Amino acid sequence: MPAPTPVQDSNPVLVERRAGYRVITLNRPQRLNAFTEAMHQALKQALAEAEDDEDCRALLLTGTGRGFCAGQDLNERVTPDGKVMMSGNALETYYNPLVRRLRELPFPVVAAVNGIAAGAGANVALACDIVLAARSASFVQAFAKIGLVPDAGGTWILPRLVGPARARGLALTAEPLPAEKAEAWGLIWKVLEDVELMAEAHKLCQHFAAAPTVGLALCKRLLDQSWSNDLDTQLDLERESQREASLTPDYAEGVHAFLEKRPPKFTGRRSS
Ligand code: T3D
Repeated sequence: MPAPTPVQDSNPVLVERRAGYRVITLNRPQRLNAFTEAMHQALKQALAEAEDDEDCRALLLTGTGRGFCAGQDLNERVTPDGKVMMSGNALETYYNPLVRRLRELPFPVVAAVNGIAAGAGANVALACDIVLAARSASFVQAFAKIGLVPDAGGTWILPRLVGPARARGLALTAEPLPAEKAEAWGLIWKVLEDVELMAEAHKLCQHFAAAPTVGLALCKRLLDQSWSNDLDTQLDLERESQREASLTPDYAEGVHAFLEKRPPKFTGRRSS
């Protein structure tokens, strides 16, 4: 097998700062935004910077060109003499921390799936809090086509979102799931016309940028914790989180605004 042709990437990830939120765009359109090590490193840094920014209250993740992300760039798995390498520590070093970080970011993460999302690219999208997809997009658990197992949290999230029968079908056949069916199956939040996707995704982030951020972060955590808890444990966690949420200035503002019949002005801060 010949060695792959390298693709030069100057900016594998683009970051845009908007009022109250950031946009992170995977930017290797010539390879459908497949992950390279350089892209992982740039993404890791972009996420860390967003997390450290007090004024960042939502994140929009999308891709350039006709794809969202085609998973691991398989060219990186072939040595110059044409041998296919084992994945090494890619999951431990990059994919697993990425999925954990997306789940744990203290504000909502919106994926705008602009085109095909394959392999780890599909599962990274599904790790986001709200998944919007263009009508022309599709989701492919491509792993079975190359002898791998679903990763980046796929085996955890798929059965939870679509149930065991559909999760098995998707993972074992690697059949593409069109966006419309993904919405009907409950895999994603909403399908939008291609031309409307980005405007709607920005609108949603603008909404989150003015929302009670601490409460939303606690809500994200509670929903994730619920998968492994019984009702009693979850009721206790809700009590603790509600206590925490009720101490934020946004709770006081929400109540005052309601009683005064005016729109609330949330700051997203823990204290005033
Ligand atoms: O080792 C580890 O790190 C373990 C972790 C693994 C995580 C994973 O994600 S494994 C799964 C890797 N991804 C895939 O197996 C998907 C491979 N791609 C495809 O099956 C197809 O490209 C798609 C179904 C996604 C889209 O098909 P189509 O016909 O719309 O586009 P295309 O023509 O196949 O792709 C366009 C270009 O992107 C093409 O390059 P070319 O021929 O124009 O120079 C294609 O080779 C390139 N491309 C697409 N996906 C990848 C890729 N190049 C490298 N790696 C890819 N994953």
